[in-house]
Amino acid sequence: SRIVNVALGQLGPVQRADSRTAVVARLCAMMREAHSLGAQVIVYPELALTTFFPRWFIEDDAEIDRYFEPTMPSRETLPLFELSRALGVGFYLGYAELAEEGGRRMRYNSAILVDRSGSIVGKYRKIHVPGHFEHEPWRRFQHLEKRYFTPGKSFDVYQAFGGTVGMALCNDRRWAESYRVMALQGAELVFIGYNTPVHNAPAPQHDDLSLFHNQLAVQAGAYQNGCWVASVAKGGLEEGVESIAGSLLVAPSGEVVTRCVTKDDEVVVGRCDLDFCAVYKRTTFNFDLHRHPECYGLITAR
Ligand code: ING
Repeated sequence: SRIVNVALGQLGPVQRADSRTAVVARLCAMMREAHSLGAQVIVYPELALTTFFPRWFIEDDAEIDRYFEPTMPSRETLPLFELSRALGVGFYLGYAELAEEGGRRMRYNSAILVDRSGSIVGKYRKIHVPGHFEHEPWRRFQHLEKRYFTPGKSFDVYQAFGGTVGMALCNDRRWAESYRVMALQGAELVFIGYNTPVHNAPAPQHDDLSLFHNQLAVQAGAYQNGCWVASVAKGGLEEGVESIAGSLLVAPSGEVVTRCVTKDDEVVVGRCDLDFCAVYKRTTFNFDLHRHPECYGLITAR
């Protein structure tokens, strides 16, 4: 069996004034704890290095760019890569990516996969970018991801930690297509970071179900695709906005095998036997045997 001990590296709130250096120190402390608990990889949240800035309408480009990483690693994040190499613990890290493409500055909501030698083996750019584009003053707080981030183009998988690993970000976890596209490429382990406010302005009646929906979506994705899913929050009270925590690790059976129980920095490690995926991928969710793509055309239509 191919066992990977996966650590959920849940972050409590990151405030506007918290420096990247201070956040990286928290991430390093969690990586050390994960290592002491026998983990080979730690999963950090989406946009882990800064406060969740899409809650604000920011007009000045330079101020927006202050939340982005022009390089990865950078001077501030390099210690995390060095510790990864020193301890032999890989990681998934969500961050705001500033890229140059054909002379144009592009902004993405991204995540990287780093192996146990501290090398970047993959990068994902969030596809299901939620929220809105224009300033909507009627809201208690904004959710301007559509304004600040360009969607990515593909869900890819990577050979790492002895298996096939996929990445997604936050809202992606609510969409069945995200998991399916990765599972069709053989994903056995999916890492997802998220920042999820409790209050969802367009549908406040769903606020009480935010933790239920957070768990439901990931359990469904794991079970329907025979894969392990580690879904990790940056939660708690950030700049007056409450976000859920609820980080969890779900088995291919759909069972929650371990979870964080606080809304702060918390490390919990789960034992993932990648060979456990097979009994689902070979039977109930044997895609070649049971799927009917000829009937699914509407899914790729607008
Ligand atoms: N956050 C939220 C999420 O999908 C959201 C946005 C919340 C959409 C609740 C719909 C309902 O978890 C991010 N960053 O995607």
